[in-house]
Amino acid sequence: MKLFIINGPNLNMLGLREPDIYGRQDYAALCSFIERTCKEAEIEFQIFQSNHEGELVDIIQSAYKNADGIVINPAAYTHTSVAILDALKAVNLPAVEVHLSDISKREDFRQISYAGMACIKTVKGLGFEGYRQAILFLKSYLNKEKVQS
Ligand code: CA2
Repeated sequence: MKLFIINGPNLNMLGLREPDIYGRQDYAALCSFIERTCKEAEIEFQIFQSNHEGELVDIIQSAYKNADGIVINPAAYTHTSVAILDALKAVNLPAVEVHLSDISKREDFRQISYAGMACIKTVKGLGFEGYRQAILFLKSYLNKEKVQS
């Protein structure tokens, strides 16, 4: 089982500002957390981060035939990008949306998630732990799918 973990714009700046919203740990700490989670769960993984919408679309497309599922935090593109929504629909892989913060309790412009429309689950407001829940959810979802097919 292989998962692509995809992070959007500015997540590489974690820890530098807005610690009350996103925490004090930096992006390297997030990557270590994801790595530890996947290794413990015996899941193959690749982590990506890009600040560019088209590059995120390319990464999602490259998941086709190369991954079994996607964990994605599209960051600000969550609320604007039909291109990312279409890419997720195009590859038709089970995807889980993650947000460090609880976007439902924030500004009006964060209330819409385009990417979420192509995801089987959203985890929000749990910080790094949200990635662990998303990874473990996909693991059990994919294992169930395997039994049924
Ligand atoms: O809560 C999340 O994970 C978000 O996806 C994070 C995005 C935000 O635009 C979404 O609405 C919710 C922001 C990514 C990181 O932004 C930073 C801002 C200041 C300092 C460091 C990172």
